[in-house]
Amino acid sequence: MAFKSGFIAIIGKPNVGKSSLINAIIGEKVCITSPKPQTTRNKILGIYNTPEYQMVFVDTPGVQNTQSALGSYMTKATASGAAGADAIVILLDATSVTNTDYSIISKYENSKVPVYVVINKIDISNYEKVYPVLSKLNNFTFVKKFFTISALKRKKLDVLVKELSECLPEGDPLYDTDTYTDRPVKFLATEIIREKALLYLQEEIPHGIAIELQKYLEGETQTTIFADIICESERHKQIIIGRGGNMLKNIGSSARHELEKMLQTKVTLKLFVKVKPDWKNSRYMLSSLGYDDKDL
Ligand SMILES: Nc1nc2c(ncn2[C@@H]2O[C@H](COP(=O)(O)OP(=O)(O)OP(=O)(O)O)[C@@H](O)[C@H]2O)c(=O)[nH]1
Ligand SMILES: [Mg+2]
Repeated sequence: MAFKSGFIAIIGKPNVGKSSLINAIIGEKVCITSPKPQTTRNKILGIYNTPEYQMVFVDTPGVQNTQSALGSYMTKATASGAAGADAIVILLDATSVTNTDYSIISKYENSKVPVYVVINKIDISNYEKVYPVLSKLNNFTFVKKFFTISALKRKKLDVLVKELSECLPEGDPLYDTDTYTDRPVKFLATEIIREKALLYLQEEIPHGIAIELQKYLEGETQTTIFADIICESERHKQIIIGRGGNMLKNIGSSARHELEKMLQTKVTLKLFVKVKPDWKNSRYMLSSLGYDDKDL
């Protein structure tokens, strides 16, 4: 049989588990995840390689309405992620299906490629709760199939992947078959730092930060990383540093542990906090932080 390859876009509200699903299928941490909405900011590819096909998942920022340049960048990244895909997966959270989900699904009514609706987090829901949702979803007759899964517990992922593999066209691999993402390791490093910051910080602060790599020195057994945590105000800076530097220490040490696992070297990580009040509205800043120029 001929080799197949193609793109599958994963779309949905913030926090439904899009990035978790991609990581679960690939078995590597391609995309950072967190309990806070709007974790993913970029279109990121997760590459699933098998002897028969290469399935390239496009992780996208959660569909949302925001005003800043960063917000509109995220919206464009989602739209361009869906364009050109060979199948669209719209992911829902079984515990909170709302009208926003239905309106996202409606947008794909005229899609030229198959559209699937996948209900995630079934591990913390139950059939009684999901049943009314399924009966409402039946009205969307253009949806090719519905699935219920748990990304976290890796439940029923194989049936979903099998169905998606049938959407792939024949063709050579699109990316190296020994890689699992299109992103360089330096990008993954800044994302891991951001994930840990998201984990520890509360309220509005997580949405106002970005990580800027200053120095990245690779050695055989040791990697040295200097990075800035950029935030929007002095008040945020104080919170990120924390009493006696505690918050920054926690973020740094949990990021360092994970970086050591990923890089398989010892890691020295030095984090600095910088205030740049309007970074989210500055195209120059967004571009220098590594947000794709194509979507800016
Ligand atoms: N119980 C349960 N939790 C899940 C499941 N899948 C994801 N989660 C959790 O849901 C939260 C959000 O997951 P993400 O993968 O970051 O969600 P996302 O859709 O990528 O979010 P954005 O990037 O913000 O749009 C995390 O805390 C995950 O651990 C699941 O199957 N079951
Ligand atoms: Mg995400």
